[in-house]
Amino acid sequence: MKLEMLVSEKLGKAISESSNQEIYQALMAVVQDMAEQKESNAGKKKVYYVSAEFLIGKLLSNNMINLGIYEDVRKMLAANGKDICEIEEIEAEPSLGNGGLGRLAACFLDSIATLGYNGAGIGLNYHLGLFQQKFADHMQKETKNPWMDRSGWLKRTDVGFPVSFGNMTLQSVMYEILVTGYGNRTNKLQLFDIDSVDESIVQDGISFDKKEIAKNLTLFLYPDDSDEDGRKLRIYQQYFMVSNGAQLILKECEARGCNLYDLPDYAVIQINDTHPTMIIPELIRLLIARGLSVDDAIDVVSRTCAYTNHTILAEALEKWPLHYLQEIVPQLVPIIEILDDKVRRKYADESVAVIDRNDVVHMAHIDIHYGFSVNGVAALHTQILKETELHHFYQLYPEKFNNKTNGITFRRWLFHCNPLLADQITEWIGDGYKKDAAELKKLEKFASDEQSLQNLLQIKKENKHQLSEYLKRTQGIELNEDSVFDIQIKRLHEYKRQQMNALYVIYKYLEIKSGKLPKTPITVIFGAKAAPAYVIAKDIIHLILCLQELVNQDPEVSPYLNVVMVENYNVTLAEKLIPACDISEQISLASKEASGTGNMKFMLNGAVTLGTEDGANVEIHQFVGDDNIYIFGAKSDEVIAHYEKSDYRPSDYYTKNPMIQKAVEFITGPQMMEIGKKENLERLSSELKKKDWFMTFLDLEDYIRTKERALEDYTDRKTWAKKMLANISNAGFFSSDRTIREYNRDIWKLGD
Ligand code: 4GP
Repeated sequence: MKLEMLVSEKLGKAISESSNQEIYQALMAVVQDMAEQKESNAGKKKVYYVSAEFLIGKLLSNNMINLGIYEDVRKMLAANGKDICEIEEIEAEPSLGNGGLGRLAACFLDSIATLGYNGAGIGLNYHLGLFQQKFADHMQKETKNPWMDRSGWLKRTDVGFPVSFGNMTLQSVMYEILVTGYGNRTNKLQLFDIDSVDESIVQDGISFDKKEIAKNLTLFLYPDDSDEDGRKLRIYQQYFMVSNGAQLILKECEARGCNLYDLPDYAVIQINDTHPTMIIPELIRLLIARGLSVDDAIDVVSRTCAYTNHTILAEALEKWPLHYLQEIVPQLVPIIEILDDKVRRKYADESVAVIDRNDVVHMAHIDIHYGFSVNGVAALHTQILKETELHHFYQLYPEKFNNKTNGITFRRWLFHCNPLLADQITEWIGDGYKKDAAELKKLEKFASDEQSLQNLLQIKKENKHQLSEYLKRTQGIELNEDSVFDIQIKRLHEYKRQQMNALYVIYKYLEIKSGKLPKTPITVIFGAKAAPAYVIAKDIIHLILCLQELVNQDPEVSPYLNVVMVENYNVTLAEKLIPACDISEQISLASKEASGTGNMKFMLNGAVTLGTEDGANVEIHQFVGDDNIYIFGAKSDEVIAHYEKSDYRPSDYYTKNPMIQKAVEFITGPQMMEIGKKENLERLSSELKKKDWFMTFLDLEDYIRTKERALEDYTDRKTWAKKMLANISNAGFFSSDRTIREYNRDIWKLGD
């Protein structure tokens, strides 16, 4: 009743007489009020999670869940003839992130608030976000994604700072999004912006003049960096983010009584990958300007900053030519030179230098020398950092290295996205698991209960139906609800090997054509955006879209096999796809996927993983045991050895294995050429045959064999349901609450 009054008051009329849009606005206002009441500054020390991305997803329902009002609101709306799902659909998803790193940051903010820690996220307010993906002529096309007008959660503050570049000074303005924890305090995501950004300079998809910094600075996340202006824009963005962050942190800490020398008692800064690395020299600069000696400033900052590495891919370990920094942030260059000099005096090893012989600045090296903690994001990843990628650094600073296996917030990835399963779990084991995910273990005892297993299968069936209805309505896609849903959703990258899955589709297509029909039909579902300048990734999307047409239009094949590529894959779609999934595709080349977090979301929702021994798959495997996961492919040491010896030749596999040959030749065969574009298909085929940098052919045979085994096992429904249950009951470890407790215990040490 009280809720209804609050909502009606905001509406100024009865709920039953209001439009969904009006109700969305009113609910948002009520939620904001309630969240604000839980705002807290308590805690002397505060963690600042600085990140280029926060892939937060829609906020209304999750905030209502965390405030404990979701069920009441749902019922209240229903009593007034309104459907909460329709109201959820009004909200635009904030476009502030790209992939796993950004989604992890969002899960972490939720857990930090849920555990009652004093913390904030610091980032940028991208007006047009990451691009919106459209498909036309079997190709990805990028358009802008103006999300802000249709969201409404951003609040402008009167906080702002001057940020100086080599050629100008810009005045920032800070926006905030409240982050309310599950039954706990409210923290903030603080996003910086400038008023002079001009969305109208964007033309023709997502192109714009990259030199007009005052107009383009916070337009896009990850603007195309294939040319020099694009790379410089990224430096402008990064410095703008960290200079604002550093000024805010010092201001807040001083207000809480910090005398700057004791900054590490008031703040810990988690540097999320190398995008925020310049916060180190920037803080040093600001402290020197406030009177600290150079050595004191370096010492204070080194005890305040901690670095998380999210990938071993060289392309993501940023290196900036010193002359770019000289042009854009000249004030940082003398500091970076001092940092380099100190390292060189101590260590003769050129490979650990901050500025290398070619005058290139290695951002990760700054983090490792001048941060007090370096963590990887899954056990295998941290081991690879220590033994291979960052081995020289590990020898210098063994005490800095630690592992923090990633996690996911169960509020979004179970309670909200899969209410049927969450309610069933509560019925079985009570709701203790909602606060302590380890309690999911109690589910194991239901493995011998036929009825419980039936219920699990029934929930999956219902979720498939809901997904099918949603995709039909929003994208015009028809799904065969009686098929196995085999899903690969993640950024498009050759190391994640969507191309291997596509080759499986070709294999299966040819099998069906030759009369070998699967016992249960299969739907292979993809969702992925490719970076706009990543040519081969876009060719892989082209291949998948062509296969979608070929397979689905072939009356001999489509009753048994379908291919679906959802358009504009994002958090909202992930929330619909994951609960409906049977087989979770986690097929990266071993050693390359730092952790993965999609794998955890699928597991929690009762999908069975088909994957390599990579990232957190290794830990999932350990938890569920051999019977409840399908592992295939080369192990990471074998892969690393191939790279070290440069002895992997795709032709060795291609020429000797007729199955691989047939599948690869199909890419440029007449059927595909009729649907697709010669240039793209030929380029992709030749890339695979000549380079195959991520060793698709090495694992393809084992992948197909293992996938076939999983599909065969699927037909024994009871045994499959047991596998589902084993996955759900072992998912507790992958709660981001566990991860954040570990960050706090080992790195942040925030106290109570
Ligand atoms: C991602 C990694 O690729 C993924 O394995 C990991 O789970 C995630 O970070 C969170 O740690 N990296 C990125 C990136 O998204 O941009 O480097």
